[in-house]
Amino acid sequence: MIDFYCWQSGNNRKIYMMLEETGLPYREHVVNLRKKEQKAPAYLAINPNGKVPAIIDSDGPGGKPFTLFESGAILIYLAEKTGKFRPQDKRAWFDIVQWLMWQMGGPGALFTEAAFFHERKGEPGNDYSLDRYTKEASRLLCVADKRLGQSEYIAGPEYSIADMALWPHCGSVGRFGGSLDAYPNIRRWFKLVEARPATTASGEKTDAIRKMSAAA
Ligand SMILES: N[C@@H](CCC(=O)N[C@@H](CS)C(=O)NCC(=O)O)C(=O)O
Repeated sequence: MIDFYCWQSGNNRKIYMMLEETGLPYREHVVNLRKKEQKAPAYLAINPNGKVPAIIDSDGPGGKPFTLFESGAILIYLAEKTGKFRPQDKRAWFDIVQWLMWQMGGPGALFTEAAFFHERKGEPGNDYSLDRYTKEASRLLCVADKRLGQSEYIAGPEYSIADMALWPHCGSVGRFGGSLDAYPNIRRWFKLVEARPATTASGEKTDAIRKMSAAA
């Protein structure tokens, strides 16, 4: 059983996508970010970085419980555990790892910063950072669009954990005032991933958390 410490955001959606794709049994534990539950000592014992997602696999390596945080690490772990989305060919695997790392250090981190400064548009001292992060976000979208013009999926011909990592962030470019209008290859790929049943199921999960947290 995978205990999944989760919230409604993109970094958590990636894990939902992988859990739904693999069919692994999992149990959700919503960590309410609005109530700062991610900073509670009990949760910091699971993720010392005080963020979601995190997992505890009751049947980890050696048959013992295993705790893991950072969405990219969790995706790699679940691929290793199940053998799904984990090609044995080293070139294919490291193409995936490479694009996953690009996503984690690029769109995964910087789109959030761009959104942060976009929300503070007009505030004194904000312009430099807003310009810097918006330009970098656009540059990253250009990289993804070029790649997806040459390749069916972001890391190669097959759907992979790198796509799962990237997809939620491409769906939230509006948060920093961006749009996918100028990126036809991302739009093609976005629809392809969106059509997967596991993507739909993962959206239902994050929507349920959204509704629950809005009602609380
Ligand atoms: N690099 C981390 C980022 C995780 C992250 O930023 N999580 C956000 C939600 S998407 C969070 O927990 N924010 C709460 C906070 O920063 O206090 C990962 O990919 O797992």
